[in-house]
Amino acid sequence: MKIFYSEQHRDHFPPFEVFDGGLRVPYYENPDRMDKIISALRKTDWAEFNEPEDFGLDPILAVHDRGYINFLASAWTEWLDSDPKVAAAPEAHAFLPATFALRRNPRPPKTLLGKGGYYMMDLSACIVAGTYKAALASANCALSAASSSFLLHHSSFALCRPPGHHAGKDYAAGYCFINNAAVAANWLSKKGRVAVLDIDYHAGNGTQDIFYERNDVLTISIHGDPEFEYPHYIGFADETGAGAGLGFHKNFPLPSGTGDIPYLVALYKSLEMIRSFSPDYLVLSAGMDTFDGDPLGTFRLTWAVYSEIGRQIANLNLPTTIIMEGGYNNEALGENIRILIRSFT
Ligand code: SP5
Ligand code: ZN
Repeated sequence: MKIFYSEQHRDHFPPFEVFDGGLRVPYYENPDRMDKIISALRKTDWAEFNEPEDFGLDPILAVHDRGYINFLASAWTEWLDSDPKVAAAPEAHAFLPATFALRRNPRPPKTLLGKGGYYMMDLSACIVAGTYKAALASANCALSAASSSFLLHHSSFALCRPPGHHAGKDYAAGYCFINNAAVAANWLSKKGRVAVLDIDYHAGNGTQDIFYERNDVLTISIHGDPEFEYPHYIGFADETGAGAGLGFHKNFPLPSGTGDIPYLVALYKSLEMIRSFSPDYLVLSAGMDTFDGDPLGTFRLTWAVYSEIGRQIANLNLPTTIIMEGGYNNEALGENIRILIRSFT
């Protein structure tokens, strides 16, 4: 199986994020995650690592707002220039705003902090010197995997870091800056019908937002109920699309403590919807934070169930572009991914 990976992600490693209560904690979405996955995949006889191709900005701007991408490109240098304390010890800093736009009366902000609060949704999407380049390389991994699925009619794996499914058209959120799965799905939608299945523990709010009014891309997310879980404001069962897209989005919000069996029930319902949509391509947002023991999740999925999840999705028999999203139990992450994706080889 072709796996697309770039070393560029290492330069995106913020020194902290901010949790609920204002607690500064080490950045959970760290480079070690990739190392764990790579070492698990290197032990197989089917993983074939490739550098991504550069697709340029066009396929990214087909999904994201230009003002937002410009903000990502310049935020760090503007932050560096704004404060001598940052310039004196850049490695100890990250750009984050402390005021957020409610967007009741949006007007394009001009200052860096204004733009930060407008284009960022939370305190986990920290921007450092390497963030923009890493996000571009991550999107290029997704596009290279999509292109490979298209050309070879086979499944492929984009080892994306930073992840993408929380990023909307014009906002960063939850470790995500460019929505890799949405960029790949939109690119594939020019070639055929596309379904996106999001199995990260958190609701795929960015992907939901981006395709909400479209009927040519079916989007489905299975996740912790936003009634109690991040991202709190989106991912509810009654959100099913709008306009032409009505009926082309589906959320499966599940309770805290969800185990293998109820999870598989939601998965089977998702797969039925995908079958009746009859797509040509599948994009799988693969987050492993559903694992029992993930520090950011509450589900109780076992190691063995990832094999069944992978087998069931692979049974759709579609060229599947698998996109890495979350998963923060680093010790288990590599094996869990290997177990999930081996059915697609
Ligand atoms: C891609 C992805 O999985 N992003 C997840 C972002 C989640 N951010 C959550 C921030 C709130 C942290 N609450 C921590 C509770 C720990 N028990
Ligand atoms: Zn997640």
